[in-house]
Parts: sequence; structure tokens; C-alpha cells
Amino acid sequence: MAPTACAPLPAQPVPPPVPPHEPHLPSLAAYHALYARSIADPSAFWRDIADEFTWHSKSNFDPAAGPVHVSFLPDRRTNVAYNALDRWISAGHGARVAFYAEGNEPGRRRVVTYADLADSVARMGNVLRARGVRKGDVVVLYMPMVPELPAAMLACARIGAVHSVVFGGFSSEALAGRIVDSKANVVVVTEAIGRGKKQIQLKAIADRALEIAEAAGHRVEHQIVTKVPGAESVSDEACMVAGRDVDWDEAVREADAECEVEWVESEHPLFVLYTSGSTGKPKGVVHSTGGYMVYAATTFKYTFDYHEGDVFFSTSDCGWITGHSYVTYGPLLNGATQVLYEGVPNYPTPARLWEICEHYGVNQLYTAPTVIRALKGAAPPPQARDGKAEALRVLGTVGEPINPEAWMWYYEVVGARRCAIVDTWWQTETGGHAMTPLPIPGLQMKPGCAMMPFFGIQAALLNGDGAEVEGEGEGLLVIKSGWPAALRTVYGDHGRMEEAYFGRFPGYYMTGDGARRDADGHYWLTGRVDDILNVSGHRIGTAEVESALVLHHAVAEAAVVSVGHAVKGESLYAFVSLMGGVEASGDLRAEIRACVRNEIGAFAAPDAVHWAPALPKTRSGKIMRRILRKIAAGGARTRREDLGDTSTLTDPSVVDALLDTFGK
Ligand code: 6R9
Repeated sequence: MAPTACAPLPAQPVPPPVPPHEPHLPSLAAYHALYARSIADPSAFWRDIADEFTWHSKSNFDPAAGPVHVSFLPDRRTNVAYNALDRWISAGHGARVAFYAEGNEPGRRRVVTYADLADSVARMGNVLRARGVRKGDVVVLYMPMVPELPAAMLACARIGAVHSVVFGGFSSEALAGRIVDSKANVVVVTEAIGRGKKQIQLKAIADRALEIAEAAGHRVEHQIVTKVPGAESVSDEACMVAGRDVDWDEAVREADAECEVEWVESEHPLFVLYTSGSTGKPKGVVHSTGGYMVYAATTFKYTFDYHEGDVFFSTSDCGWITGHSYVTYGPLLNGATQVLYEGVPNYPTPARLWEICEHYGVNQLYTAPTVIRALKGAAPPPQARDGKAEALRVLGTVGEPINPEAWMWYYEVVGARRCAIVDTWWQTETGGHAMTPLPIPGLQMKPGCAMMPFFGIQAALLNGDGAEVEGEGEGLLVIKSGWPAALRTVYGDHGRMEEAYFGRFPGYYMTGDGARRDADGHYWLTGRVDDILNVSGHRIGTAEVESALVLHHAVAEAAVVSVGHAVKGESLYAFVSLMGGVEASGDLRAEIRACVRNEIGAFAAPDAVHWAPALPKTRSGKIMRRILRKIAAGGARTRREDLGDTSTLTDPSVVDALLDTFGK
């Protein structure tokens, strides 16, 4: 019987260590000893780890005061790109493979060594400097998963600039919003990319975004344009705007290969990454240099038990935090070799992901539950045929809760019962894994459980009054005290950061997730407790989608909820009230969905649009989403008595009207 999240847990023994070498954490006792030290004396714990990196001491950096403040070795200076590349090259590892880059089309492969990557990074650093980019300036990157993207991120880091990667699935409007908010003067864009059968003209989307930004009063001075070998492009020379657009290949070829390292204060911002909040527009989460560097590297090392010579493969895009911490930074800071895949996991066939794992002898695979669910049943991985997990040792999952059935398939079929499953719970704001089972030999894994905190993380559960829940129980998941990779601020709005994360219960970082602690002290994530939804692992704020919906002139009001979806985890269901006199129609539904695609991106377009004569509201004007969620989940079969107490609604008859409008 497949276990369920709340049922008594079948113990899943991790098999005896397959690794050819001693694991980084040979026993649970080793974890407990390190964890205890990380809490008892965090400064000494992290300082010892930090000493493995290259730093320049002495700095006159003066940490800004504020009620919410984390700082990490503020008296030192460092450079993340130096630590990710030059450190390995100086140690004689320049010829080591950094990326096996696998193109969208099978067979299209590139190999990038540490020396190659360092060369591109240095030249790109000079290209940026020549365009006026200085320490602290934001550079927006709108690129697919090709080696040029981590190279551009590291080039920014090398010169002390702050990158802001925007996921290639975002629309012109969304990209423009991020450009304007971050005041970036330089944008790096890839001309066109292949994603599965589709060709996406990224430069055309970016060109439009620059127009929108300009209309909003912010002019981008330079756009650097890269090409992906093999992607068909509709743009040509004529589409390059003279004086603004620069060809990456040409510029990089002409640039000097020596690029002076900018040694920055440990607290200097490394990047801004926009993410959905529960209210209003996306927040620019700012991460620091030193603390983020050490934490991304340490979590990578222990969670994946990475050893020299292993091949790591994360399917995450660098447009999300997972690609930042576990494609660009964590792996390179460990001198790791990894597969970088441009395409989608099921193109041209659902066996693609397994073929890639087999071809490169992947040892650690990191992907999302939505990918696992989509591939489950579609194509058996090769190891299912011969019963061997080949090279795979650690299987990671991230982004959303994994249901026990998907977990069991990952464990039994993909991992052939010989791999550790690391269900990593963390967030854009935590910078790296905050809770995860670790691949410790003999650890009893629990399907769907994030289990234990990473070093330095003091997890706690609060009840609605802010009191800590002790022992077994459920509550709001919070983190007490700082950790090295904690977000430092929200770009341009420190007040918003204090309010959003620390306002309700001062002294605690609010994760926005709920969790349950079991009798063993292990944590089970129960989902968001705020208005953030998770569709295919993409974090989406209901407020953002609702704002996009009401931009359509025919829409008076909208409310978005989610319903369970077999592959995506959650799918978006929109209740839309039209302006007086407007007739509902199929065309209008399509137009309204297109509005969300234009405003945010295709991944945020609701699967269902329900014409709502009115929305159920409380007397204080708050939409009662609890009722809408029940209607969306129950569909046409929903009965009024299923909806619970509706007496606090201003107009309870609204509910009947909603139940009458199914399928209209
Ligand atoms: C890394 C990342 C963060 C939100 C987070 C939570 C959900 C992520 C999870 C998980 C259950 C896991 N989440 N990992 N829920 N189990 N292993 O995804 O960052 O995009 O900021 O999303 O994703 O709800 O709060 P981000």
C-alpha cells in the first residue's frame, strides 16, 4: 500500500553506502554533532567552513543598522566568481569539466571546462565594465539554460555587479517591471531558444520590454545579445538596434582575457531575484556575497554528498533560486562537474531525462515533483529494466510537496531502491536548503517528509498567537535567529522585508508555510498558509494573477484559487466577475487568459475561468477564498452544505449564484 503523508510511516531504509568513498556524513551521530555545534556556536562553526574559501580581510564596511539584521563576517572581503573558478584553476583543475551542456535537440552537446568558463567570465566582465557597469549596479539576464547564463552571472559577480536573472517564461510586461524596479542599465538576452518543439524568440520579448520600460521612464542603455547554437532565429542583423545592441560573441572575442577581480565586502549584494509575495507586485529578494556563498556551497556538499569526480544534474532553470544555488553557485564553489540541460525533460520523448542521466553517468539528480509525476508511467527509466540504479546515488526533489506515490516511484523505480531521496524544503529567501533529509547511511527516510533542519537552521512552529508549539504538533513554520544565506532585504524597500517576514511575530522569520512535527521531531510541510500558489513548482501570488485579470477592460473583479492537479500539483482556477452589460463568451475567456500570459507569462494563465455573477465577501470586504476553493474543488457536484459556514457573508445568496454558473 502506498503510504500517505499522515499515515504511520513505513520506514524506508537507505541501503548501505554505495558511495565509493566515505560519505561526508557517515552517521546520524555525525549530523547531530555538527548540527549542535552550528546552533551552540554559529560564528565558530561558519568561520571554520568559511576558511576553506578565499577572502581578503580588512574592510571598512559598516553594517547598516535595522531591527532585522543578519551579517556574515562583515570584516572580510571576497569574490564569489574567484572562489567558484580561479580557486580551482590555481589548484590545477582548469581542465576539469564544469558543464556538460546538453542542447534541446538530442546529440547537440558542448563541454565547458573550468578554464573555458573562467575565460568567458573574465571577458564578459570586461564587456560589462566597458558598458559602464560598476560595483553595485544591477544587470538583468534574460537567458535560457546554456553555459552563457552561469557565465554572465559569474561575470557580474567578478566585477561586483548585482545580477537579476529573469526566467525565460516571463512576458515582456513582467520583464519590464523587473528592469524598472531594479533600474538596470544593461540587459543580457539570448536571441532565440528551443524548448521542446517550441522556438521562443527571447530577444523579441526583451525588445518589447525595453520599450515598455522606456515608456515608464527607464531607459536601458545596452543590450548584449547571445545566440544559442542551433536555435532558429527570426531576428537578424537588422533587428539589432544600433548603439544599444551588442553581439555577445563579437564583444567577448574582442575583450581582454584579463579581468581584475573586484573584492567586495562580505555583505555586498550578489544578486536580486524577484519572487511572488502574498500581496502586490513581486519582491526583489536580495542575497549577500559571503554568507550566501558559504551556505550554498555547504548545503550542496552535504545534501548531495558530492565528491570529486561525481556528475551532478539539476533540471532547475537559473531563472529560479534553485538554479542560482544548485546550478551556478553551490556546484561550482565545490569544483563540481554537472550537466546543464537547455530543454524540457520529456522532449523528444519521455525517456530524455533518463537518457541524459545514463549518457553522463549522473550520480546526483535534482528535480521537481511535477517532473517526477509527469514522467511516472510515461517511460520507465533504464534502471527499471535491469534493476540497477547505475551511477545514481542521491535523488533530490524541490519546489513543492512531493506526494508519497511520486516519492515511492522515485525511490523504487528511478533509484532502484539504492538511492537516498533528499526532499529539500527551502525558499528563494532562505538562499539554500533549510530542511532536508541528508544522505546518511542507515537514515530511516519518510516519504514526503523534509525531516531535519540543515546546519544553523533553528526551525520552530508557532500557533496563531505567536506561541511556540512544543513536541508533536502543527503550526506556522518559522526560523529563529539568522543563518548565513538569509535574504538581506527586499530591493529598494527594506520596510517591506521587515513587514512581510518579521512583522507579525518579531524575532521570527515567517516562512509562509505550515508544518507538522511528528513524534521523532521530524518536519512535514503542509503547504502555504498565505496567498501563494505553487503550479508545477512555480511560485505564483494570487494577487499578481488577479491584478493581471482585472487589467482586461471587461473584468470587474477576480479571485484566483488553486485546485489539486495530478501533474502540476496545483492548477489555477479563476472566478471572474464581468462589468455590467458584458456578455460572457468563449472568446472573452481566451482573451482574459491571454491577458495573464501577457502580464506575467504562460505558466500563470488559469486553467479554468468561472464566470462569477459576484464574489463571496465578508462584511469587511474580504473575499472568502475558503468557499471559492471548495467550489473549485467540488466542481458542478458541489452542494451548498459542503461549503461550511456562510453566515458571515454580506450576501449569502452569492454562493447559490456561483453554484448555478458551472459550465456556463
Ligand atoms: C526552492 C524553492 C518556496 C516555496 C516554499 C514551499 C514550497 C519548496 C518544498 C516545498 C514542500 C518541499 N516548497 N520546496 N514544499 N516540500 N521540498 O522552491 O523556492 O520558488 O521561493 O518557493 O515552495 O511552499 O515556501 P521558491
